[in-house]
Amino acid sequence: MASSEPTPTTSFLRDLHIRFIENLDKQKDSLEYWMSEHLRLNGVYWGLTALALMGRSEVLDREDVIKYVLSCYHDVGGFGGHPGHDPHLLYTLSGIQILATYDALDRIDRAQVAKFVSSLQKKDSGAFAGDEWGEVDTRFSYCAVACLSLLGALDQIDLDRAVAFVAQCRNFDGAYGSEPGAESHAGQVFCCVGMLAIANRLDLIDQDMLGTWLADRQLKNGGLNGRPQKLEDVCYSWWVLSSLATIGRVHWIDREKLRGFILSCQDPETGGIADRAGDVPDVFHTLFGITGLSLLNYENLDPVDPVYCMPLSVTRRLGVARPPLSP
Ligand code: GRG
Repeated sequence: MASSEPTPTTSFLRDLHIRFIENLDKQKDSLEYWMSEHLRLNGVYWGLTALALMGRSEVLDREDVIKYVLSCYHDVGGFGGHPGHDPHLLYTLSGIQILATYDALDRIDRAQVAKFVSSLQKKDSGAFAGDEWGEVDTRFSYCAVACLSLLGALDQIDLDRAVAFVAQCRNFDGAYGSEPGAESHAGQVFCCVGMLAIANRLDLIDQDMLGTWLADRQLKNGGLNGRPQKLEDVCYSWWVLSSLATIGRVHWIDREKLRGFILSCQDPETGGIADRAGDVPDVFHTLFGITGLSLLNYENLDPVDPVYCMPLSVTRRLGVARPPLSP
């Protein structure tokens, strides 16, 4: 019987993915381009990191990208998602990651950026707000310590209090949420594990219990979800797998099945990777499919740092890479 189902893609479409990212900035007449303006700096980080892991960062013009990053900078020390957008930790981290990848951190006033980041720590709880409006979330604890670590300025905050806040976000299942008592979610697990790794406090994690929760995220089709009873999504190939890598337990999932799932989400016509097979690809899922494959050691990709989501060569150069724990 003839089937209209597309044949699943089983090889890694490196050249198409490179072209997909290269073309992203040439779609200025598309609605998506304008709708994603507030995330543009994140998008540049996602695209550059994916290209770097494929060994092709020169596809983007270094000086143009640096100029764009600097145009998102505010004198207060933070970066916005696009010129004219308010500064926030989410974009400040992307700005720092891009500059660090290009070995261009000397192009900013590092002390001023560190001042902006440390100003967002709450004196009482040790938590971080993302910006002056004050919303607190473990994502921002991660962004803050990752920025400061990349800048060599971790001594600018009360690290013990920051750690205590994240430790309080651990749930009965060994995983972590966005604030104390909030549901465990793999995205927040990445942030909390990464934050604790940077603070050198992985001892606070129940690594077997967390490893079991993370490994349970793999579904029959090989994909990973972000919490129980939810659908698989390529981005969890990063949030889940990087956390497993940091606690030395990548081998607790079926690597071959996850590889098959990620490859099936590639778009064989346009390049790029989608959240699920047959959906429209985007640069966010393209990065996290590629970082997942890198952590799995497939496709001859450059190694990714599971804590910083940057090429390991960059975090090694900066002296912040940590060896993974052995189980
Ligand atoms: C340097 C990689 C990097 C990140 C910076 C912002 C941040 C730090 C981390 C975000 C972590 C996070 C919360 C990821 C989850 C993203 C996501 C797909 C959320 C979707 O949530 P739901 O509830 O999806 O819509 P589910 O899958 O639970 O149905």
